[in-house]
Amino acid sequence: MTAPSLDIHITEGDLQESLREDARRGLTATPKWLPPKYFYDAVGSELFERITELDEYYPTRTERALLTERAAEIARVTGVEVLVELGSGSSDKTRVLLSAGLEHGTLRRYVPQDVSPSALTGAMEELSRQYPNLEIHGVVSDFTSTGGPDSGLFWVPTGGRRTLAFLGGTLGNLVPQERAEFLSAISNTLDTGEFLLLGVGLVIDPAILVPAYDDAQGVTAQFDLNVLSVLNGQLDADFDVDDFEHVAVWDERNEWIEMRLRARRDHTVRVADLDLNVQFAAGEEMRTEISAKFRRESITGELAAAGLTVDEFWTDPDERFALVLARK
Ligand code: AVJ
Repeated sequence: MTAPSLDIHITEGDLQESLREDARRGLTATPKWLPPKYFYDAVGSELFERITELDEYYPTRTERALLTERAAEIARVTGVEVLVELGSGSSDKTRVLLSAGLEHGTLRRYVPQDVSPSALTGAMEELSRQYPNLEIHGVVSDFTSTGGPDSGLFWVPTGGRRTLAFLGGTLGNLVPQERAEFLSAISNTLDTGEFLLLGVGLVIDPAILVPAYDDAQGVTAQFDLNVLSVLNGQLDADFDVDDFEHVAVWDERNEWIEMRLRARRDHTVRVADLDLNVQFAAGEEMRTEISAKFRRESITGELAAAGLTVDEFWTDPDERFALVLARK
């Protein structure tokens, strides 16, 4: 057994620097916004894990069922030797793929990547125990960054027959322009005959969709509000989480869920590290996340535009979520 190794391409300092830039841009914009990647500090990553267990939050369990159903087929079709996973988080659902790849006899290496070192190191420790014969190489990086040598994917290792997994519907957190660039970067990273395994949420009845992002227990609200605590800690801001409430709206035109934080009263927040005072009007809403949902034709078209061909499109019986296997 080889000990798992970890490459750190983004340090706490880098993340803080990008947070400074993003916070300055987003908090001075009209309407205000914050990018979703800052949700995932240790507390936020824990809260996200709790979200995945909520009755209302169907994506995780639906995707897990699809993976379980299709894992052997995925291993067979892709002949995966190296599984690279973007935004791997706890790598919980991935185990199904790892087991199938090992069972199939081809898989030898797993490369999980995440922006959260705490989530990644926790996952790697468990995985190395569960899969002593699998080579595990973790990467802490920001896949949305454009600062690297070529793209946010510069760290993807070469060699071996690779399958790149991007699960959970995280693609939906990117706005269409970012999404197109990102899919192109993925396509450029893959060699002919290699695969992208993509998990995406589908457009469904808002009566089911909205509660998934606004659960009765208020876990998603805590997750949303936690980004304010991140700003307080990282940028010496004085957000009072009690001055905001969590809102989830279905944007029908864009076909995405928007999470927002709505100010409960007129007030000013001081962001000391940016030497910035930010005024909030009562009722004002700040966007903290978009989570786009897709249709079969729309995602197939976006993948085609990036140079990727859809081989398989698997959905659950209620057609809430899709697992897409696309080939370069
Ligand atoms: C893990 C980013 C895909 O958009 O559904 C869950 C994050 N936000 N509840 C999603 C999330 C609110 C999740 N992703």
